Amino acid sequence: MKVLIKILKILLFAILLIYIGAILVWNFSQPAVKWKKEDFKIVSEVFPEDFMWGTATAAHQVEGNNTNNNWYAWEHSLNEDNESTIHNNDKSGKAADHWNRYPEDIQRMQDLGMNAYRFSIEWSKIEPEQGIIDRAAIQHYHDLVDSLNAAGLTPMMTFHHFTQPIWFDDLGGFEKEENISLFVKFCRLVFEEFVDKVDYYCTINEPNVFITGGYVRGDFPPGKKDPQLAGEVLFNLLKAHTLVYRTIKALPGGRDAKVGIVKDIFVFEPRNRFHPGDWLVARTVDKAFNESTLAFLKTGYYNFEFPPVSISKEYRIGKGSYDFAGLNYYSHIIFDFSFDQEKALEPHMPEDEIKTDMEYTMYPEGLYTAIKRIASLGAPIIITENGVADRDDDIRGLYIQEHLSAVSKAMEEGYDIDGYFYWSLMDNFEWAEGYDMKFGLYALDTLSQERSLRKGALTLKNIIQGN
Ligand code: GCO
Repeated sequence: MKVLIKILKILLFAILLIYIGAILVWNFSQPAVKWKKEDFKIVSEVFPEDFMWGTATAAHQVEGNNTNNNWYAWEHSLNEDNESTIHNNDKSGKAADHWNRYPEDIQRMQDLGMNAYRFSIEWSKIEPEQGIIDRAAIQHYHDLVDSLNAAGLTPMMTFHHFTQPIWFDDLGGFEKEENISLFVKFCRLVFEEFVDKVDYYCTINEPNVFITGGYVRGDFPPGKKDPQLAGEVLFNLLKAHTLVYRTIKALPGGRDAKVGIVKDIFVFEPRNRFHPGDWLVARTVDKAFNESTLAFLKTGYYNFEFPPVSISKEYRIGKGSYDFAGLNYYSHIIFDFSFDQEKALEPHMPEDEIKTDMEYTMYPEGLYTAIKRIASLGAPIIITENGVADRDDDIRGLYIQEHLSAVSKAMEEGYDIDGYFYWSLMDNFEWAEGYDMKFGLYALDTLSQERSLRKGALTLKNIIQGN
């Protein structure tokens, strides 16, 4: 009996030591970052004269009449409960009619004092059928780019922002490795068209959001819940990115072009910093959705661990396949342990933080953390998206002010940041959330297509003018 008690004591002691050790290591490696009011300040001198100030949009969310891509098909399909896949049964439809109204929208960017614009081109419009190129669609983007250049706005072009042609999906999309070359071919064609007038190219927007929506949560097309496939598609997207990068670099003009990928970083945190279970969930999600991509770009090795899924691959030329690191930042996500996986993955919103209209709070400190993290890629950083859904426009100004404070602080400390793109110029089709989420500096009336400047936008305008 005595021996048993002794063993039990030793065992308990060992568990206690392991617990304390793990909690210490975790807390040190990812400390809680919380700033006081007075920490939020913008030092305007840190922003160089050629700093890019802009807004970001994506073709399907603003152009209108995209009737030939995976999202159009998705918007017009029903889920297993026979309901629309999109909030309020919204359809992208005419969106912000940016396809026709881009000249006046460029004027708006100028009114706000901007000097850059990030947009995406719609593959399904340029190549409506496999191998058939629509010259008129290419001409449209020439007109857009020419107008931007004439207005003194640096164009930044994204090749893939969630949408792809229906014919590409019919072939299996990025689920099939052999389809990657079709995307590379398209990007090559576009690059050769625009090499003389566009310097900045984003290959793929948020590959992690694409797989989370499409293959984990199932609220983006193709609406699957298959983590194994998610990990495989993510690898194919990273491989596609790599090949686009390497192809462009080998083309005339390619060496001077700036080509990068856009990585979203949500900061994943435990609800209770002394709860090993909460840490486990936060770290598991972080490994699968942040670290897998960042490590691939740094090393060419791919590890996707999302228990029970475990995928390891290598594609060595992925290492260093970028001239800049595009960073999209919105917030942090807090996890609470549960044995039920779906429950464990539900995000929590800290009570003491300001709520946005999305399922997350306002957490500007996280932008600073995300910048530090993506800086490990060793390339100049461009904040390719940052913005807030704020229907009542009562926190937009503060959001911009505080997030730019985080950028300013990072730059003061020497982080190399070349630009900041607010998401978004005007309200637009927010994917599964439809038109309910209002991210715009301009409010959009989808019926009249009227745009009206929101008060919160003036904060950004003033900051830009201050520089
Ligand atoms: C994304 C996309 C954008 C979104 C924006 C707001 O992050 O999903 O890049 O298309 O509209 O992030 O949620």
